[in-house]
Amino acid sequence: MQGSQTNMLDPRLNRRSLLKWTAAAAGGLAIGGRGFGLVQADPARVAAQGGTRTEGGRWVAVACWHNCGGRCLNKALVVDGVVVRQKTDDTHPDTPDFPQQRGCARGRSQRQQVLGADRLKYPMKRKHWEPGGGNKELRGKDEWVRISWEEALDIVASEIKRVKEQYGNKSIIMPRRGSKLINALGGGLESWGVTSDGAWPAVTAHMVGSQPVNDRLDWRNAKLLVLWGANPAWSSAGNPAYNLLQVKKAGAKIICVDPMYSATAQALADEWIPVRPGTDAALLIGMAYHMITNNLQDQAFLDKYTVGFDRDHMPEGADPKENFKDYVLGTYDGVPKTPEWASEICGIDPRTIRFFAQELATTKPAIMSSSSAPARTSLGQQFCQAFLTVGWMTGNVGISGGGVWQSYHTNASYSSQSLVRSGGTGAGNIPNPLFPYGTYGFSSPEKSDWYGMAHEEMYSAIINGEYTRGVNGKEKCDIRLLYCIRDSNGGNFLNQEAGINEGIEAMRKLDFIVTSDIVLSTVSKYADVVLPECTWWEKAGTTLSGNPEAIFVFGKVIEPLYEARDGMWIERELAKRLGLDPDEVHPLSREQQFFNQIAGARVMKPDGSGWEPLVTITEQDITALGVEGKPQQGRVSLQEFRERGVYQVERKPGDAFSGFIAHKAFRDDPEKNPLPTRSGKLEIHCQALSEKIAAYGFTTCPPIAMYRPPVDGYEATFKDFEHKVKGDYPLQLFTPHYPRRSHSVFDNIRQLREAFPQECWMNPVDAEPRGIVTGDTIKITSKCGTVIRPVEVTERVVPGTVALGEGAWVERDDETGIDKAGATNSLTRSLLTGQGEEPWNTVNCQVEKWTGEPLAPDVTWPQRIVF
Ligand SMILES: Nc1nc2c(c(=O)[nH]1)N[C@H]1C(S)=C(S)[C@@H](COP(=O)(O)OP(=O)(O)OC[C@H]3O[C@@H](n4cnc5c(=O)[nH]c(N)nc54)[C@H](O)[C@@H]3O)O[C@H]1N2
Ligand SMILES: Nc1nc2c(c(=O)[nH]1)N[C@H]1C(S)=C(S)[C@@H](COP(=O)(O)OP(=O)(O)OC[C@H]3O[C@@H](n4cnc5c(=O)[nH]c(N)nc54)[C@H](O)[C@@H]3O)O[C@H]1N2
Ligand SMILES: [Mo]
Repeated sequence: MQGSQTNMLDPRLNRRSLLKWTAAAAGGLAIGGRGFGLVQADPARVAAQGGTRTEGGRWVAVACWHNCGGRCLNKALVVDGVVVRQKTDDTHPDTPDFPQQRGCARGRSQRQQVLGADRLKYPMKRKHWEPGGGNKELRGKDEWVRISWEEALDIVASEIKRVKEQYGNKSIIMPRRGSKLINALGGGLESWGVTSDGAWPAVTAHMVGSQPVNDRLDWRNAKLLVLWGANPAWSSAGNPAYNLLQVKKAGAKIICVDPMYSATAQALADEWIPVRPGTDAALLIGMAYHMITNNLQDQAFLDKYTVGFDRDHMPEGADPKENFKDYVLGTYDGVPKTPEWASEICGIDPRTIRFFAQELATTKPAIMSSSSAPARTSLGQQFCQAFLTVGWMTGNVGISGGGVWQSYHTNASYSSQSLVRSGGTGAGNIPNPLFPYGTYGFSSPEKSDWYGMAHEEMYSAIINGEYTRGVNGKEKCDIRLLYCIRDSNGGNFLNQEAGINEGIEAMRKLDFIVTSDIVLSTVSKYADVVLPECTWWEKAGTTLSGNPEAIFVFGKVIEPLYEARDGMWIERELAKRLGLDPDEVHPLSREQQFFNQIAGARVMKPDGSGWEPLVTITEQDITALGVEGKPQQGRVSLQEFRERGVYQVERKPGDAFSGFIAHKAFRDDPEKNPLPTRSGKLEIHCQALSEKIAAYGFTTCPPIAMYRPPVDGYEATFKDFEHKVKGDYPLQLFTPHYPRRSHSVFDNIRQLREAFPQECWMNPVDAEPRGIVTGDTIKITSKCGTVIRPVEVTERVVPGTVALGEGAWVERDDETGIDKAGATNSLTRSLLTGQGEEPWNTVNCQVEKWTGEPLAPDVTWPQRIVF
């Protein structure tokens, strides 16, 4: 089969234009043609496929485009059109100041993904599919039938047309983000909410305005670094953990606050504070008590730069009794929030709480840096509020070596100031006429023309025909069609959303489901029609930004595999069938978009005074590429940029960027440089936040940091908290981002399955009474589902908690309802909280020893190969 693929079906991506690119930019690399070296399940075959062939090959930069936050350099050795090997950054010697951008185990497995035997090869439909939702209960278990592109596109277009005409545009849902095609057709429903940042966005916006971060090299001036719920060694690919090692080497003490003794804590921490998930606000408030009663807070800082700390510094119009200090001391509610009070909730010994508070208040300068994991909890705002408040009490704002911020994903441990960035594609946007407001971070629940449901409410909206529309109350809906055709990231809607069991019920209720994908991921498995998409190895090329100090550029390495097509081509073809002009939906070719990204790339001038073009482009380049553009002078030639695959700003201590200090202008002159908050100051008491959260209509949020028991948190593991009698779900589950995968992506890769076995971690204190030892198969049950998994019994997790990495490809037995893959969303449930953030880390469960057949390692399971 390999090699029979031609590009005749896609005239815009023909061999001539490909050669133009490569001739102009990569020096005439011979690629495409025959034999893609498909990686079969059999490792011997992999080796036979050229594992040893290197002569005459050429290394080319290839994409790793997934949402792990890492932006790393990946290169493929192409020999005679076959990708035989991968390597990572060796473009310059590695130093801590100017590190190589090395890929991880996932990135280096990209060849196994792109060329995997389980790549989707042809358009296909469910065998018993009938128009209008026929045999929909068979979704997920029906057989697949190969169909032609013609038939597939006709089916999809006619279902879209039918649903639009019969039920209107609001019965089409595009989860998480819209589609240009559907928007051009009059729009559809979207879901919104905060998936990654937890409760942070509204808190940041109203309490401080924004959260800039000091330059990476300045972190080394800290004497103390507190990593609060942050595990960059697993969840920030690339250099973040290495950068933090430099902070340690420069002499900082490092404290990790985490329910898990994470790989980061193992490598860096001097102290581990083993907090229970979802109880951080209590811990922080207990620390505040120690600081206040020992007069350790930086009172001068609080008086000058903040509002709401004590009754004498309240924002205008606020009740003076609502100040933070009196809440902590229990002046009005009669409950002093002592370390003993906190300890009962968070599980940390009161002496440790005092010691930690003392250390934090007296070691200067100090950095407090958090990811969003503790904010991905029910009532997560309270963590964010308490974190900022206690941080500000130490006065570590606007100074070298000091800071209080959220920093994770692409820019963990980096400055928030980027030094090089890619240009836009210029492809433009088509706004959704039904949903004109932003869908990420926050939305505008106060507006009367605001539609669409929180991600967490999507399944119930499909099933029950109703969702919450902020201050507008309940909104009826009749959702019929799920549209998941997306470029480069389909979004694995079903696998990655809370409550998979409810999700499957919702999927089996819809009239029609279409996805585009590269593998049979969970959402595709439950669809009616699945369209095979090209990966970035098969498309004209792209740049990737995110890492503040480097951008990456990748071209096409192989022709589209089998019948895989570019997502843009799919939407153009559908547009024609729906009576739209494809050029209006997708006006720019991939080549032009790629060119625009490169031509628009900007790099910071060495003195930090502004941006300059990154890439030199000549008239000849433009002619050779057949794109529209103007010549320009930059720092590197197009050829050099493409050959290296990366442009990285060379850093050294003392350079113009290392002086970037977050909130320095505000610190220097708060009158002249007020913050964009209501008071212009840091708002410890923040009425605007309280109002914003109320507008969503899910939960309330007091204007100051207070601890209230979260839904499905620690307190909920008891049926009688006061007498400490445990309930039916006595353990807390949390779901870290796991090194096997980027969410669900790469879960199918066998070598990664072998290296990271998707094991569940539990403490001996909980395992022993249950007769559980390492290697056993255990059964984890929550209110919403059951999974079975191998267990690792370890003191690396807090007693009473269970850790399981998020993202495994659910494998549910329809008879028993048991998922043997350990997809954490088989256990989570939809919970509406705050601004629609998703509370992945507050879940209650029970664990038992599994008495059935022990689970075979998932590396031995059959791959999802359809054809
Ligand atoms: N390998 C890999 N890396 C990834 C991803 C991936 O899927 N795989 N996904 C990327 C994406 S999109 C995102 S959003 C980021 C997320 O990255 P992070 O925000 O770092 O999230 P997590 O890895 O879930 O959790 C970080 C740490 O917080 C701890 N933690 C969990 N709950 C709590 C709590 O209640 N309190 C405290 N104090 N700590 C807690 C966890 O044990 C873990 O050690 O990761 C990115 N990086
Ligand atoms: N329990 C729990 N759940 C979580 C989290 C958690 O911590 N705990 N974390 C949440 C977070 S932070 C995030 S960001 C979300 C992520 O949620 P999603 O974005 O839904 O997850 P991914 O697995 O990244 O989805 C990518 C999908 O795109 C497909 N794909 C990959 N490459 C291509 C391509 O080139 N073309 C096309 N068409 N498709 C492609 C993959 O097969 C996959 O189905 O998950 C959330 N879910
Ligand atoms: Mo995320």
